[in-house]
Order: sequence, then structure tokens, then C-alpha cells
Amino acid sequence: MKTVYSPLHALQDAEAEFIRGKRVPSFEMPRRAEPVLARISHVFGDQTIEPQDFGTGPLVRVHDETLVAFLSTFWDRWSAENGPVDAFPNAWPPPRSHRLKTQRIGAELGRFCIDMSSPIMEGTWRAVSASANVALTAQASVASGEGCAFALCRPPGHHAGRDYFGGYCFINNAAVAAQAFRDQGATRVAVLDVDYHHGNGTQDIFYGRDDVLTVSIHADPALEYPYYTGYADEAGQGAGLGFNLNLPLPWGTQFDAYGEALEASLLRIAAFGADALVVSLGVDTFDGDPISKFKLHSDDFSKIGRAIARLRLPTVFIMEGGYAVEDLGVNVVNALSGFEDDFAA
Ligand code: FKS
Ligand code: ZN
Repeated sequence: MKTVYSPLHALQDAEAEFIRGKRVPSFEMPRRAEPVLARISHVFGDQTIEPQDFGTGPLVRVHDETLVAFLSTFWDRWSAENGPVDAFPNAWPPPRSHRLKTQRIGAELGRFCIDMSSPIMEGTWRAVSASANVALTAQASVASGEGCAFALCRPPGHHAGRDYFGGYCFINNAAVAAQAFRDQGATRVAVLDVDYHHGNGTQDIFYGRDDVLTVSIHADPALEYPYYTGYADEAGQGAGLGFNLNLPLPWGTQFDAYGEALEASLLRIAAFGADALVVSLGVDTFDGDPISKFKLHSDDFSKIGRAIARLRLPTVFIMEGGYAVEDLGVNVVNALSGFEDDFAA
């Protein structure tokens, strides 16, 4: 399988995030890409390519132009006022407030940023746009008949909504790729999110649409980030009603129950009649993951890949979460090679 990778990801290098009141080293770090890249070249050989530049056109197909403009210009404004210090919001618009009446930079930051895990620094926009270009290059390769491709995206994307960012995510790489399939003529596109955390951003972007089916298997949001979305009763709205499927699972979930949710997801995607599939591939469902509480083993990721291959759809894998850095390479590549083994067979 071809992999798309850009070294520019390393420009997003957060010093800290905040957990339970404590300032701790960010779990989402440049080092995460290294074992994945190493394992990729070990298993697939030299099939790694650099992204092309698609500009912001494909990004504003799924995000508000105000978010894209904010992200691409924020650092210059912020650092002129505050110096070269990572930007975290310290105020958020309360419900029923006038979100748009101030242009103070800290207030604008709180209006777009939903949490304190996603600081903006000098290289953020270059890393974020490279990550989106990685996704778009993988999508283009699949659209041109490649069958499948892996976008080694960093920063991840599935928590970024139409007009907000957070959860280590700035631009929704999976949504950008799904929309690119639509814009190139696919009638129906499915997004399957197997990251431990609910893909709230992807859900948000496609919630009112029946041309992109969004399915997410994740930890019960009553217990885990992103807390406010990801419940089973969120089914889409308007024309999109019935085109969002959430499958929340309890802490401690092992492959037996996980595999059943996966089968239900695949049945829904098959019934939808998708022309193309985008997989938000997070491997923070691993039992050794430091921030998660599912109990999948490394060989379970091969099973996930094999199961997805049965759909026989042109498929783009987009890297999302996974924080057990030592095992990250094996877990990600198990999913990809499981897919490839059964896809070709
Ligand atoms: C609560 C801390 C919550 C944020 C967790 C973000 C998870 C990110 C991810 C992504 F794929 F986007 F990277 N911290 N205890 O894994 O979903
Ligand atoms: Zn996650």
C-alpha cells in the first residue's frame, strides 16, 4: 500500500496539554509518526510519497472560510501581541452569547477552539495544511485507481468541525478526503471512524447530508472526550437523518464486542451503497494506550483491516490517534496489511 507522508508534521510540537488540572506533556507529539513510518518501510518497502499542494480550496468545501482564515493567519497576529508563546484559549463563549462581536485575539481563539489540548504555535498552519495535503494526495491516488492508500496525517483531524477545532485536530483530514471524492464524481461516500474517541468533527460536517454516511465506533462519550457528542441517538438531521451512526462502547471493551460493532458498521456501509470509503484510523483502542480504556491487542488490528477489506471499496486510510508510541507502528501497519491481504484476495 502506498503511504503519503510529509516531514512538516513535526512543526506541530505542543509542549503541554491540561489533564485534570495538571499541565502535562502532550500525548500527541511528532515522535508518534516515527514508528509508523519505520514499520511502513519495513513491511511495504519503499512506497512512501510526499504530498502535493492542493491549497485551501478543498478545505473550505467542509470548513467555514472563517476557520481556515483564522488558522492560517492567527500566529502572526498572536505572536505580534504576545511573543512566541503557544496559544491556548482562556475564555469561551457561554451559551446564548454574542460570539462574533469582539475581535480581541484571545476571544476569537476561544470562539474557534473547543478545548486546551490544541495549542497554536509558529508552525501549526504549515503542519496542518501539510496534513490535509497528505490526505488529499492519498485520496487522489485512490481516485486514480490505486485501490487503497494510507495518509500518515499529523496533526489528526476527526475532532475538527465545520467551524471549530480541538482535540489535537485543526482541519478534518477525513472530511476533506471524503468531500474530494464527492467533488470528483462519487455519488455516495462513507466515513468509518475506528478511533477510540468519537469523530465529532466529521459528524458535525456531514450531519445534515445523505450523500456522506458517517459511522463512528468509540468509547461512550458519557465517560470519555469529546463528552458532548457521540451518543447512539444522534442519527443525523433533515436530509441527513439516518446517515450518521454512532456505536458507543463501554470501558474495557475487547475484540468480541468491538468486532460486533464493526460488523454492524460494515453492514450499514454496504446497505448505503458507498462508492468510496474513508477510514479514520485511530489505534488508541489498543490495551496499552496511555489515555484510553479499550482492550484491543495488536493482532486485533489485522482483523479490523481484513473486515474492512470485505467491503471491496476504494479506501483511503487517514491516521488519527494512538499514543502507545512503542506499539504504534505494528498496530497501524497490522490494520493496513490486514486490509491489503484480504482486499487483493
Ligand atoms: C481527557 C483528556 C482529553 C483530548 C483527547 C483527544 C483525543 C484525540 C484523538 C485524535 F485522533 F484526534 F488524535 N484529551 N482525559 O485521539 O481522537
Ligand atoms: Zn482518539
